[in-house]
Parts: sequence; C-alpha cells; structure tokens
Amino acid sequence: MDGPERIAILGVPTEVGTSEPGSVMGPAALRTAGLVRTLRDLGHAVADHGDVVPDGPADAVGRPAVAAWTRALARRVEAALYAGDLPVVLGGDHSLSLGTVEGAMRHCARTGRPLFVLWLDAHADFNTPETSPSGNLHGMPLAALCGEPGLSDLFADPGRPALDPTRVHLFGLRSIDAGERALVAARNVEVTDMRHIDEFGVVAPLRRSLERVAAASGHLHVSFDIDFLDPGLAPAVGTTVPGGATFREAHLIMEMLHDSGLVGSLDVVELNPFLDERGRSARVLVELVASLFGRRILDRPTPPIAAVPAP
Ligand code: B3U
Ligand code: MN
Ligand code: MN
Repeated sequence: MDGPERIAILGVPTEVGTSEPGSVMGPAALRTAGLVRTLRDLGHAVADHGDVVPDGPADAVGRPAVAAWTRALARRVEAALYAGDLPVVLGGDHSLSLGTVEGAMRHCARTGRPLFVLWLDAHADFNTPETSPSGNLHGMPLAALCGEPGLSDLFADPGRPALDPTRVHLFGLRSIDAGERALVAARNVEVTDMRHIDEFGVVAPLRRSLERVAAASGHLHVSFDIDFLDPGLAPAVGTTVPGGATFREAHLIMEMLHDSGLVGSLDVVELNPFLDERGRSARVLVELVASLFGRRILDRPTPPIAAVPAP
C-alpha cells in the first residue's frame, strides 16, 4: 500500500451466523460514521459498491443462508481484486469472511501469490459443528476455511483447496473453547494471545508475521473482528470479552499494517450498532481503518528493532 489506493467498499448486512441480532446494521453504521469520506480525504479513490445481495432465496436460514452470502461475496471480492481494487468488506457477522477469503483465495490461485490471514479477534473462530458450544457459524469460519470436515457446504466450490492453517495468525485471542484449542494446536495455527501481548507488546509478533508475508510476496488478508478491541472502547458487540486491545495497541497495529504495504483485502466485522453508545464503536472503527489506510501523526514509520532506544 504505497500512495493512493483504489478501494472497493462492499457492505455485507448479514447476521445469519450469530444468535444476537443487530450486526445486520453494521455496514450502515460504518457508512454513517464517515468511513467512505474519511478514506477519500486520505487521497484514495473509493468506490462504494453498496450492499452485496445474497445469492439464493431471500428467506434462507442457517447454513444455506450462510452459503448464499459466501457465494455472492466470493464473486464480488474476486472481481474487485481482479480489477486491481482493494476490497474493504463491512459486516455483518464473522461468517461473511468465508466469502471474502474464498474470493481472495481464487485471486491468489490465479496470481500465484500465497494467501496469509491475520485474524484480529478475541475468539479463535475455529469451532466445527462437533466442537461448537453454541452452534453459531460465526464461531466456525476459520475451521471451515482450513478444511475441517463437515463445513464444505458453506462454500461456493465445495471442492476448493483449503487455506493453509500455518499461514493464519490469530491475534488478540482471549476466549477459546476446549475443542478449538485442540484443533488450533494440532493444525499449527500461529497464535498471539492477549497474555503474549501483555508480556511483549504487539510490535514483535506482528513484525515477525509481516516479515514472513513479505518474504513470500504474499497477499495479506486482514479480518478485523471488533471484539478484538476492549469492550470499554468499543461496546457495540454481541459477545463481549473483557481484556481486549487498547486504542493505542490497535492504532499501532493499523499503522504497521499500512507501512508494510502488504494488506490486499480487509474485513471489518461484528459491529452491532443496536448495542452501541451514540455511535462510539463505529467511530473508533473508522479511526482505526483510517490509520490502516495511511493516516499518521508524523511522517515516520515504526523504526527497526535495532533503532529502538535501549531502556
Ligand atoms: N467460541 C464461541 C463464542 C464466539 C465465537 N465467536 C464469537 N463468539 N463471536 C462460539 O460460539 O463458537
Ligand atoms: Mn470473530
Ligand atoms: Mn470474536
């Protein structure tokens, strides 16, 4: 991401993956909070493509409904990437990432670039129908994408290649179910949990990850679940988990992502405006997305570790 970007905004007003109603209003709230204007003011060419329409009967529920969104969104994301745009997908619950990532994977298959996924989230979203305590599909997208059995009906192409779990980085984890803990370990998913962030900060683990993507000339997809943030900062979320990222931590992550130039697609998910306080959470998200797209305090990137003054 050097200089102005062509950004394609895609709204995905879905809440079929969760039992808490309200995230269907997420795209509208992010637009109301000024997301499009803010990105334009930073000099980017922003096209708001409106809301995606699910590919199937309007009254679908459960897994067929999730699959209908996945099919429609995967096509739109693939087309945006093919056109040279950077898709910014506004959710909607986290099951929509099935579509963003399937679309990005198709694009990567064409370009030959490996896909890496940075999953900013309080949760692992690595449940399967067997391990899930809730049955909610927004707790399963990563397991599905990484090819765990029993979830292939959620994709446009049930025979699609799986996402390599060793190229997935869970960042900000602080709530994980027993079954998904075992799966995440067995599949060698990279994990930076909140304890690690408390002990060592966000810079070292993120930098290591970004260096790996850069060395492989990879496409980095960032999936930003609002519950990555502390609920005191962003209360508009159905499944709040205390002890999340501060504004300063999240802000630095966004600045480092921008400076890396590696981000090829972005989801902003799980904003539930019905639970917000006077638009506070939506505004925080817009601020953070602005930092990811180049808003900075002074014109200086994070220095290399060697240049950081010794304590
Ligand atoms: N792990 C739990 C809770 C959860 C996952 N993602 C969200 N909540 N947002 C589950 O239901 O799978
Ligand atoms: Mn999530
Ligand atoms: Mn979450």
